[in-house]
Amino acid sequence: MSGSAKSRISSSPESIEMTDFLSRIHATNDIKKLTPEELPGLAAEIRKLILDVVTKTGGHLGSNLGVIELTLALHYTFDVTKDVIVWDGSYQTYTHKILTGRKDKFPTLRQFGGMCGFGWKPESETDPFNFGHVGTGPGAALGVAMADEQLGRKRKVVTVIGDGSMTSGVAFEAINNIGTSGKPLLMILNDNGMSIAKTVGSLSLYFNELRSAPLFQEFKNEVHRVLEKIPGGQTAEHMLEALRRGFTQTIFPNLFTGLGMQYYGPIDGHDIKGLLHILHNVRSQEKPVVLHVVTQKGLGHPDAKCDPFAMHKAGTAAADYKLEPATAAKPAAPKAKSYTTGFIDALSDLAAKDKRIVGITAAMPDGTGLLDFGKKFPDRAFDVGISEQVGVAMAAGMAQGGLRPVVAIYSSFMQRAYDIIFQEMCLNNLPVVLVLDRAGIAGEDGPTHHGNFDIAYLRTFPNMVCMAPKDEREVREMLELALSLQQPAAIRLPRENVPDLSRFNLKHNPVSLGKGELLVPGRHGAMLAYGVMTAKALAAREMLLKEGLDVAVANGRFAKPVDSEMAAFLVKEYPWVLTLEDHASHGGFGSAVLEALSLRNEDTSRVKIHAIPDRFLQHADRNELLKFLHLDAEGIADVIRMIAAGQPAPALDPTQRKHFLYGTGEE
Ligand SMILES: Cc1ncc(C[n+]2csc(CCOP(=O)(O)OP(=O)(O)O)c2C)c(N)n1
Repeated sequence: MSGSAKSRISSSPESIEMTDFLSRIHATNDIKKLTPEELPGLAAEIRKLILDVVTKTGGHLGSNLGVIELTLALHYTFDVTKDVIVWDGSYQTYTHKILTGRKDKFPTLRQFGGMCGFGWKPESETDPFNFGHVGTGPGAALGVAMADEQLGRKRKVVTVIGDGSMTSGVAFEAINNIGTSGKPLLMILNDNGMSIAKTVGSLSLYFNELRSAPLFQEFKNEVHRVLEKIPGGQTAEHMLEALRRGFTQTIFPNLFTGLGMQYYGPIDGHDIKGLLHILHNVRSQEKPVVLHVVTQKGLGHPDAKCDPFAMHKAGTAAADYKLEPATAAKPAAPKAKSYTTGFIDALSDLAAKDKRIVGITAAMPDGTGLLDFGKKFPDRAFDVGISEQVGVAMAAGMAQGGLRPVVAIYSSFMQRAYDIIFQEMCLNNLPVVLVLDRAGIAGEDGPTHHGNFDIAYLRTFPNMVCMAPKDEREVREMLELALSLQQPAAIRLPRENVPDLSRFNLKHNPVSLGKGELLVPGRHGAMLAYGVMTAKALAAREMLLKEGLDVAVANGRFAKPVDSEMAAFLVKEYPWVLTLEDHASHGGFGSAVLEALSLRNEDTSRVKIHAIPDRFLQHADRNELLKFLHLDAEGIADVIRMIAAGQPAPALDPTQRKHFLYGTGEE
């Protein structure tokens, strides 16, 4: 768009007249060079930019379209080079990124070496945290405010949290502390009535009530009415008092005031003028304040309208209520089926035969497949909201009560429930089945979402069974096994399609607790693969065979109890054994093999662990990351060539290293 050209875009909320405001935004605080009247135009241009880019790159589209006006008002009111804005989960920070010197990089969102889809400290000092899991924003913001007080620093701390994220326990724990702390923290409740799916539970009903007509409808105009009545030069206190008086009758006391916070709202989160006035006035409050802002998720998206989840269901978007890159929408191969779908098909078949089987998820009904299970068994599928802990605790209670609960949660989000897994589930030896979706490299969402730690965090519990299927048949058999056990079990599923292994003519060995399988014998060495790595090991073997290297392939199946007999056989039979896993090298499957061998006094020096290095992996397409780490078939073949030649494993590409590894200073 040229500087002088004017245009209209249909995606803007009210088809706002646009001039090229965005061309005036380069660095942080450039927004302040615009007049307040120009901000709706800027919002419209940013809305178009986000739509254009995210349609190509994928990302959290709906959430970001919903907070454009709020973000502009925050940046206009505060100085983000000094003040701190803690965006809970930070997946809704695209506008913030565009306003803080990252506009030109924005088209590289979520790409290999490009901009992170979440708040990312290395990108900008205006990103205070590397966040991706929700609910922790208010607690972290309180910590920043406390540090400021201790160190005598004067600045404003603001946190923005969604209504869905307020369903997580950690957010409640934070407001319990914020209220009594008395710290001058501004918490903005961004209420759009949606999580990824509809926000669940009584809290959502409560927020419905707060924003329900006629209150909210009246309030939309109220802000301006009240503001117009206040003569120029009046103090903030006067205005706030006037606002408070306007709402006392209808909404006080409420949850927040009951917990010691000053509450304002609900106000229209797309009315920049109203937002600016209120933010200007609450910013000097010396106590904890909640500003309840009502926004529309996906505002401006032609398909989003009032039902953002429908955007997903309509097939224009994929899991997580995000648009996925156009390529991801293409069917990968004829009859390709994801591990997730394989799991839900198996669960549905087993549930049809056993009434005790129920499914639980935590705000991810679509991504985990529980949505489809719920269509078949509406009374046996439960979404607890963003409350992974409660999901597992409830499952423990259900198991105690005689049901067979299956808890489907992403591997990285399951970390939230760690203590409940330890105590309610394992210490009580309850037969709860955890299904860890997106286990291993999750892809474009990056370090907060990679599920690289679950083998390590689960296999330490004495009675836990940890397994990973190599294909769809094993998904089914492992689920069947888990549901027959009288103890806790976990199955990890990668973000991949189940492989078709028919060309390898493998013999079928039914899954049996703690037993791996030697799939193909060899002469020069052996691969001992875990779950999804088995297909890659078989493909690597094929390549190597052509070069005269005959390498055995074994499928570990269990990280706990690990098949120590098979591992012992492999180290006796072969000069070297390469363990393969899509998990951190520390504490994973390879470590389990080493421990098991050491307990048997076997020769551990022959074992080499090939896994994800002890680093945080950045975002990129899953296959790109597997390739970079030599964890795809070609990469595994490369590693084996080096081992066979008596050389160290191939180094990671130094030019790419910086894009992928974060955490220990060498990047
Ligand atoms: C602990 C955790 N569980 C699940 C998720 C996945 N997730 C990302 S955004 C989101 C919905 C958040 O809803 P809300 O707070 O209402 O914000 P909105 O997207 O509607 O703006 C969920 C469930 C997550 N990021 N962290």
